[in-house]
Formats: sequence, structure tokens, C-alpha cells
Amino acid sequence: LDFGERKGQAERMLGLMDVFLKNDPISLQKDILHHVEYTVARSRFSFDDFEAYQALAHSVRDRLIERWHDTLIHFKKEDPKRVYFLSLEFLMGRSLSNIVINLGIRDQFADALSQLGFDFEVLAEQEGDACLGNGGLARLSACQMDSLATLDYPAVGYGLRYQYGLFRQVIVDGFQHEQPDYWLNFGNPWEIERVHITYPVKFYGTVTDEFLNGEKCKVWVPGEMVEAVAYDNPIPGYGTRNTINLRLWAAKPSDQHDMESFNTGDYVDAVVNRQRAESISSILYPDDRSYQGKELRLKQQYFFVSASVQDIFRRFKDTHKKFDEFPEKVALQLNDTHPSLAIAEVMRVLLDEEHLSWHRAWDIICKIFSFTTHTVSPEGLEKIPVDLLGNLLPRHLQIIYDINFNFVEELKKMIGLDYDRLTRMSIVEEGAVKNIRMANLSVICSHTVNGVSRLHSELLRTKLFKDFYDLWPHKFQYKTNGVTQRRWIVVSNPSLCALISKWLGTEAWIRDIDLLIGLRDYATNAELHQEWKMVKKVNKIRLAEYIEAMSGLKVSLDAMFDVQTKRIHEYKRQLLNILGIIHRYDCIKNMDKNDRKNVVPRVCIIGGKAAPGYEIAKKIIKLCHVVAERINNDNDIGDLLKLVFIPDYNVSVAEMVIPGADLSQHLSTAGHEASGTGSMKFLMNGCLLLATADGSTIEMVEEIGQDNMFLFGAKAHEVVALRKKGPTLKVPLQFSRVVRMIRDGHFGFEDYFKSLCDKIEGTSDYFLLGADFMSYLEAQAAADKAFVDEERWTKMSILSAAGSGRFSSDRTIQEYAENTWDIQPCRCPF
Ligand code: B1H
Repeated sequence: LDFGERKGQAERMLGLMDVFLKNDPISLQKDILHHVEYTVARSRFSFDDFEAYQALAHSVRDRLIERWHDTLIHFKKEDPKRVYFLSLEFLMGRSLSNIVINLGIRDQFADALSQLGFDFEVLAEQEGDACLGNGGLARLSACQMDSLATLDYPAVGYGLRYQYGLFRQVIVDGFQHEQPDYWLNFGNPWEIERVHITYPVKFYGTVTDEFLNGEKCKVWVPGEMVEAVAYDNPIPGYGTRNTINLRLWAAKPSDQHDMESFNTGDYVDAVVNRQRAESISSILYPDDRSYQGKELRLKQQYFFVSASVQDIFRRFKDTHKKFDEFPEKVALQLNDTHPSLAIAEVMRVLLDEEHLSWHRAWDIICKIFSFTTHTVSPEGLEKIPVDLLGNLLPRHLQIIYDINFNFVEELKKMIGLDYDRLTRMSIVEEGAVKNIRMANLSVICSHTVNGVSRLHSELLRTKLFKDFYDLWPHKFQYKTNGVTQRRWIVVSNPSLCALISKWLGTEAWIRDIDLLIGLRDYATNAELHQEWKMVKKVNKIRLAEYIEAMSGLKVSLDAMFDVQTKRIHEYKRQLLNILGIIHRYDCIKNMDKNDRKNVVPRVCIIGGKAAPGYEIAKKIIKLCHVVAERINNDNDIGDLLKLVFIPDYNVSVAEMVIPGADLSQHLSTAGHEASGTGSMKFLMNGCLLLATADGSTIEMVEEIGQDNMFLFGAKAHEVVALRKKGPTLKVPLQFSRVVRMIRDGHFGFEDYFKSLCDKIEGTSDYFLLGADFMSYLEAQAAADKAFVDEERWTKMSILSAAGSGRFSSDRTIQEYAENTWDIQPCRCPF
């Protein structure tokens, strides 16, 4: 059809459709029933909760798509500079509640459902979590997408659509077992498969020199080709029509490439071989720290980078001819080094496909990339063996070598022949195995390098990237992480949400978090105290019921709910917590009846996954279980102390645990947690923090004051000195005593725990559990003391929530937009 005919058709079609779907109770009920019958294909007289959830989700999805279309059209028309957020991990959790709340139609749907005889909350529980990430880094991406949409920024998220999310943790006899999370089994109503948005992604092969129009150029003849298919996940903002796109790529066999194998070989074998392509996007690597140098992981990285870069170029070329305009339209954000092959890929496209000169291409690179690192230690930096990279991506290796050559030449001019420094700063690490240092590549090629908290940034400038900081101080910034209050208060703690809105007299804080500070005015108001305590109680009941359903353990609501939930790591020191619990148990056992009256009852809750290959972390989980077994079955102790391990900690479990916590623990050895974001979620929910001065907690102290937190332990600069003391370091008797209890088999499995005990005694206590133990116990005692004084505790709780505004991802994203990406909001008209 020509344009005129097409326009006529479009107008006729529009006339056939309602302008927008309606949200009155009858329309919503009709829609849900329609989806029961035609989408879920169940009779409208007989469908269960899961089927009702599916129909509900599809009705919500329809409304989501309307806004998403409008937003994409609006962006296209306005053509603003966009930020492309590249991350290998997005931990979205459930979507339903988040989406209806952001669309502002939760209550309408709840009403419609109740008229159909269903409960919204019950149906929301039917949804499984999308766990396409490991921990903090991945949830941060999800929170930031929510803020990008809410603040109307023209952003696109890019990632991988793993078929298997993070493993499910099952506990058998106290040991962690991993089970596959084949999360797509029940369908995923939140994604839109775009069968026509596909790009070829090439691997292996050789590079040859050829002449094009008399100019020498490189031609990459790949050895394998797979297809990347787009799956779009609309992300709605709150209080805006803007709904942005999270585009996840799935690998499919390519039709173009294997004609030959079909012509020559065995047909069945050839088909089976094709299926291997899909393995690229099949599994999320479950280790959130160590890099194994595995080919499949490298393939994943390049696969998603290549598809995303092609997509970005296609969008740019739709409306622009000159590449000099590229930096005016494109900002590329690297979420850690995992997507940093994008640098070499953009360079390759500009040089080999768009035939720009090196000079022009490099000039563009230097203007478009920004890099955020989440790492603290040099061992945490990603390296890729040169052999591996050269084999899989021969042309990219050449480009990286060329970038490095130019960089080192420039560097020599600036710093002279300081070989030690040149060696440290080179992208290529020499040695028995030659490696590409992805962090150096990212720092060299990015205009901005961000840390995730102030302390982290300081460590980057003075340690990890000192050489680079001395060279380019202007590149280094930091954006303290934040989390979205939409998910972590509005969705997960509706009663607190209502309470805050009531006392602030407005819901505006949901978009404008700075208003939260207004709660300070009522920190001693008796009426608010009453209501605040009620809300906590409601959430504790919910958590207690969950604990009982899961483990059969009944816990007292009068006890302090003390929570430490996060990935299990030595540096996060769950072991310190468990040792503290053993100490508490030991003390109670040795008390007479009278003294026991003064003990503050506690329910200690620990949860988190250990990477499957991380032996010590798995032993910590087992230790937690044997200690729990002992304590919980000791009738002499009763409600004074309980210990619970919550299995399979994920986003939806967090949504239930966090609002129910009185106290939360963040125990990382100072200088080891880049930021920490769990603490922010607890803080927003009025949960008191017991923490070391590490990562973002330092900034929390500034917001809510030292009096409202239980701080303990060595400071980051002291840690270094303490380690140097090594063997001469004195550890307290109490510490030796609890470790001895484990060694002596008080909890059984003494042989199994020997290596764990060895790791924290003598010279090998790298994370300084012994050195911090007394200070930890003191902080715990202070928490007990505060808890008994209900009024004081409630005031501290209110002040925690009131002071949490700085830790909203809205603030983080605004800072990124203004100081790193240089992008403006682009608001879609209602
Ligand atoms: C953080 C990771 C991480 N830092 C490698 N690094 C991964 C590294 O799959 N991998 O290969 C996955 C994740 N994650 C965390 O990021 C920090 O430890 C936290 O302190 C920080 O709060 C969080 C978000 O910035």
C-alpha cells in the first residue's frame, strides 16, 4: 500500500478499536473473562487460581502494551539522546503487582477480581520469580529500570533471556542442593516475542586483509553464526504514561549459515547440531564473584553485546546519516565489565562495516561509553585469556591490541618509561597465561568511571584504579546506589505505604522520595507510634506464618526479628552472626532464672544462596542448620532464642521478609562491600541496622545519625593495619570459646567444620571475625537495650525510614542522567 492508502486503512482500523482499554469494573471483568476463554483457553465457568492469574496478567499486559507503544512512538518522534543500559543480569522478581501499581490500576483490578470471587493478593502469589541474576548487581539493574521509566528518561535496557534463571536452593539435611530454575515452563505473560527483530551473531573464523576502493581493510570470515531474537519486556513508570523497553536476547539457530551441513551431512545430526546454538542463552552463571574463563560465558557476553549494538546502530541509522552525530544520540552504560566487549564491537562496526577511519571511530568511542564497577578487590576484576578471546573473536582481539598499542604509546609520552606502571595499566596482562583485563579496557575507553558508594569510589581512586585516577582524575565519579521505593515499600509493604501517605498527607513521595523526610516531624508522636507498631506487627505476623509453614517452627511475635539475608560470602560474615548466636545461646545456658528474665527474646533469621562451587559458603549454611537444630530443640531455651534459615532467598521472599524485620545485619569486613543495597530496603521499611562502616552504610549514618544505628567493627583504613598485625593480634576469649564449641563437636560434624574453624583462627582470619567480635557483641547488646525501650525503638525506626530518601534509585538515576549520560527526560503525553 502507498502512504495514502496506508493512512486511510489506519484510520479505519482506529475507528474499529476503542481508543484505550477501559478500567471500570465491568470492562475489567469482561477482559479477564475474555482472556480466560480465549488466551488461557479455559471455560469461564471453571478455572483455578493459576488460570485466573494468567488471565489477569494478560488483561494487565494489554494495558501495558498501549502505553509502551505510545512511549516508543513518542521517543521515535522526539528522537532524544537515549541511554542504552547493558547488563548481563536483571533480577526482576515478580511483575504483576509492580505493574498494576505503576499503571495506577491496582485497586480497580482488585475490585473487579473480588466481584469475580477472586482475591488479588492470592492471584499475585501465583506468579513465579524471574531470577535472571545473582544478587545486588542484578537487582540494582531492575530498580534502575523502574526509576528510568518513572523519571521519563529515554532508556533501553539490554540483557540476556536465560532459559534457566538462578538455581533454586533446596536444603536437604542442612546442606544446600541446587535445582534448575526452568522458569519459562508456565509461560511468561510479561514478554513480547519479536520474531522479526533478529540479528545474526558471528563467532570464530579468521580475519583477512582485503582491499576496498583501494583502501586496505579487515574482513572477518566467521566460523559460526547464530541468530539473536528479541524478547521485549515493557517497564512502566509510576505516575507517568512512559513505559520503556527491556530487550532480552535469546539465541536461536541461524538459517543462513548451515545450508552446507544440510547438503553434505546426516540430516538428523545436522538438526541436532543446530539446537546447540540455543545453549548460548540457556543458563545464568551462578557465581557472583569469580571468573572461570569459560568459553560459554564469553559467548554469552559477546552474543548479547553484538545483538544490542546492531539494534542500536539500526535505530540510529533509521534517522541519521552522519556518525559524528552518534554521541549526540547514544549513551552506552556498561554495568560492570560483563558487557565491555561492546567497546571492541562498536569499534569494529565503525571501522570494518561503516569504514570510518581509526581516528574518527576512536573519537566516537571516547564520547559514548560510561562504566560502572561494582568490585572492590583486584581479584574481583574480570580477565579473559587471550587464547580464548582470539579463537572466539579474532577481529576483536586485534582491535583490543590496537587500542592498547595506542594507549601505551600515549602513556609513555605522559609518564615516561615507568615500566612497572606501564605494565600495570596495560590492557594486556603478560604472564604464563596472557589475559585481557576487561576493567582496564573499560576505564581507558569510557568517559566516566563510576563507583557505587563514596567509600567504594575512594578505594577505586586510591587503590584499584590509582594509576588511572592519577592520569585522568576527571573521569572518576560515584553514584551511591539506590533502590526503588515503588517495589520496596509500595508493593511489598502496603500497610506502611498507606501509613506514610496518611501522615505526609500525600502520595507524592512515591515519585518524590525527598518528601519522606517529613516523617521526622512526627518521630515522637504517640499516635504515629501506635500505628507504626501495628504495621510492624502485621508484617511480623505474615513472616511468622511463613516461617511456620516452611519449617514448622512457631516463633514469638514479641521477640526481636533479627535478619541477615544476602548471598553467602566469607566477606559478608554470616559466620560472625552464627558465632554471635552460639555465644548468646551459651550465655543463656549459663544464666540463672533471674537473669534470664532480662534476656531480650530473639528470632534470628538467616537466608541466602551459596555459589554451587563455593565450599566454605556451603559449610556456613550447614553450620547454621546444625546450630538451629540444637537451639530450637532445647526446651530450656524456649522463646528466648530461635534460629531459622530461610531457603531459596529471592526477590519475592525478600518482599515478605524485609517488612517483617525489626533488626537487620550488614556485617561485611569494612572495605569489602562496594555498596550493599539490601540495607537500603530494610532502612526504608523502618528496620534498624546493625552494621559495619562499609559501602553505603557510611552514608546512611550521615542521613539518620549514629544514634539511630548500631555500628561496630574496624573501619576500612584500620582493616589494613589489623591484617598486618596478623599473628600478634589478640582475639577475645569469648571468640575462642565459641569456635572451640564447634571444634569439639557441640553441634556435631566436627570433621566437616574443621576447615571452617581453621579459616578464622590464627593467622588465617582474613576477614577479621576475631578482631571484630567484641565490638560486634557490644553492638548486639546495644540493640537489645534499645529494643526493650519500645518508645525509643519506634522512634529510631521512624527516623530510619524518614532518612532513607537518599537511597532511592530515583536519586541515583537522576545523577547518572545529569552527570554521566547527559540525557533529558522525554515525557509521553497522556
Ligand atoms: C556486586 C558483583 C558481581 N559486585 C560478578 N560484583 C558477577 C560480579 O555473574 N557475575 O560474574 C555477578 C555479580 N556484584 C555487587 O553489586 C556488590 O558486591 C554490592 O556491594 C553492590 O551493592 C552491588 C550493586 O552495586
